[in-house]
Amino acid sequence: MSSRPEPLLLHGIPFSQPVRAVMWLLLYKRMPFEMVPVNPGSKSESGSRNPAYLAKNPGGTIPTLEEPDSGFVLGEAHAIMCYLANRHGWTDVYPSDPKQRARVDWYLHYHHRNLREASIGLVAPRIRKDLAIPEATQQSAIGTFTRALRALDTGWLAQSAWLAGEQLSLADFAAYVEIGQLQPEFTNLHDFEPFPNVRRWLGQMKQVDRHDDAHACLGALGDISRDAPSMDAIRDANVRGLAVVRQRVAEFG
Ligand SMILES: N[C@@H](CCC(=O)N[C@@H](CS)C(=O)NCC(=O)O)C(=O)O
Repeated sequence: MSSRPEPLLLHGIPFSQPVRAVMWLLLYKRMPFEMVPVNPGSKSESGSRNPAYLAKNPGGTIPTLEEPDSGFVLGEAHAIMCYLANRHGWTDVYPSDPKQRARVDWYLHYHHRNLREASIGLVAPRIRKDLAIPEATQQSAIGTFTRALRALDTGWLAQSAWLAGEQLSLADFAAYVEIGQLQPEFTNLHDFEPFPNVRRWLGQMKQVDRHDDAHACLGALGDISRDAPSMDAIRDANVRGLAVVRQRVAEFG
C-alpha cells in the first residue's frame, strides 16, 4: 500500500509579495500545500527572525518551502518557483527550451532591484511603520520602480504578450505580485495610465486561474492610499487570505 505524500509546507503570509507568488503558482497548479503563518521581521515564536525559523532560512525572510517527505528546505521565492517547476515538470510556465527558459530567468533576476522596489517605496511605508523607512529611500525606490515599469511597458510587454514571450511564465507571477498590488481595487497606490502595455498585461493576469484566491487578502484590505491601515486590519486581511487559500487547497482533494 503506497502512502500519500505529505503536503508541501509554505512558510509565510499572503500579504507578502514573494509568498503570494509561490502561493499563486501552487494554487494554479493545484498542488496540495499547507500554509504555515510566519510574521516577517518578528522575533516571536511565529516570526521570521525567531531562531527556529532562522535555522530553516538563515536570511530570516518569507517565503520558505519545506518538503516534509524529503526534509528539503528552500528559501527565496524565485528559487522556490524554479525548483517546483523543475521538480514537477511544469514546462508550460518554465519552458524547457534553454533560450526561452533564459528569458524567464532574465526577468526573475531583473525583478529584485527594480520592480521589487514598489514594496519598499510604496507599500511598506504604509503597512510597516516599524521599519521607519527614510523619505529619501522611499523616493529613490519609487524612481527605480517607475523606470522599471517603463522598461516593461516600452520593452518586454511591447514585444510580446507576456513578460518572457508568448506564454504565461514564472516571470509573470513574480512581476504581478509587486505591480498588481498597486491597482485601484487593491492598495490603489500607483497610476498606470501612462503605461498602456502594462495595463493590458494587468488585465490578462487577472484572468489567470486562481488570481482572486491568491489576492483575497488584498481585496479584504482594500484602498490604503489615503490612510495607513491599522495592524488589526492587516492581520484580518491575512486571516481572510489564509482562509481562502486553505479552502481552495481542501477542494483539490
Ligand atoms: N528576495 C526574497 C525577499 C523576501 C522578503 O523580502 N520577504 C519579506 C516579507 S515581504 C520578509 O520576510 N521580511 C522580513 C525581514 O526582512 O525581516 C524573496 O523573494 O523571497
